[in-house]
Amino acid sequence: MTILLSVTGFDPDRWRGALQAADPAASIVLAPAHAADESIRYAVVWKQPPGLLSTLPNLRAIFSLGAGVDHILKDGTLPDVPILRIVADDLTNRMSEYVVWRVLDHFRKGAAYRQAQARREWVDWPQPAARDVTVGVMGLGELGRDAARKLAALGFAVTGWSRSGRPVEGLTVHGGEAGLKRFLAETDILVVLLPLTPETAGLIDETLLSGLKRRTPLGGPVLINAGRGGLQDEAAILGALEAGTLMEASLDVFQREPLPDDSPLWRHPAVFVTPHAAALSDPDALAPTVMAQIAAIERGEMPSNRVDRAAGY
Ligand code: NDP
Ligand code: OXD
Repeated sequence: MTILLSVTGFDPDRWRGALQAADPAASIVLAPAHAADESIRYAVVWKQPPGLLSTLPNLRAIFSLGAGVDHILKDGTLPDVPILRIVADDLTNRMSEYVVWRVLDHFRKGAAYRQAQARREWVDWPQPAARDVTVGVMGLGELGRDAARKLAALGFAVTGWSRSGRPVEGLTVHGGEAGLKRFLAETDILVVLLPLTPETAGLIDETLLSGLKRRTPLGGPVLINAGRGGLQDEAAILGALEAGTLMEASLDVFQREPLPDDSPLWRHPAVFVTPHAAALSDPDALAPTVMAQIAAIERGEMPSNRVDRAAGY
């Protein structure tokens, strides 16, 4: 049994080494040299070339090396086999660190204090209590739920929004289109941890941003997007910052990545840019999970983190 590894933007040798260390007996080969090989039963991928997976006649399952699977599903020629994604404490903790970092920085006026320091200016700003600030988390999956829990532990008022509106202990949850307006109207800091699907593409647009709470304890609403760039209309974000509908933003993901040199987001004083690095997939931490799941499928079991292809996540 052979495992095909196909990664773009990740270091293939590092991943092969980590997968091999997790199961020294496994046969792991690198695409594209080994495409169309009849012995390949599993494909472990990050942004595989379109068409590659349909050349594997005996493929049993596809593994994403991240939590998101939009990079796999955009290949229109995918074979009809289960797709599995990463659900792991290591990745979840990294994302929650990013979310807590960005929420606290906006909440405690990080940008204003950095600018004041550059001017050597001794000045302070009003300091609202966390309990008076509502953080609205869009997407209450593995990542959104953990971030929400950690923000609540810091004392913020936290609410959430998901497709189903499924209850989450300790959280006010709004569901679907019907719950969106109310969710936004209550939100001071919007954290986006949604997957990119046909339903969520372009969701963060002018209408959505103008639905956020206007009179907030921070002086204006804040957007933090670590989901996917395809969720956001960047022109609308810039327009909202200009119009004052939005006060500040932290963006980790972009419509085009790497973010083009000439994007005004790079230089905007109210925008904090990170290069899709909110939660990096660490080979040493995640390879054992992938290999354990392959072993489970070989035993005839199906791991729980299977993607619903129709829903797109
Ligand atoms: P999950 O699949 O566990 O959760 C997805 C959540 O989004 C669920 O709560 C789901 O609702 C909700 N959702 C999906 N579609 C809609 C919709 N149309 N309307 C409202 N809610 C919707 O995903 P994870 O939490 O594991 O990951 C979320 C995303 O984070 C990934 O898909 C990826 O894009 C991104 N990510 C980014 C990283 C980075 O470094 N920037 C790193 C890792 C992930 P319901 O509960 O009803 O199913
Ligand atoms: C992921 C990512 O989906 O890193 O895990 O974006």
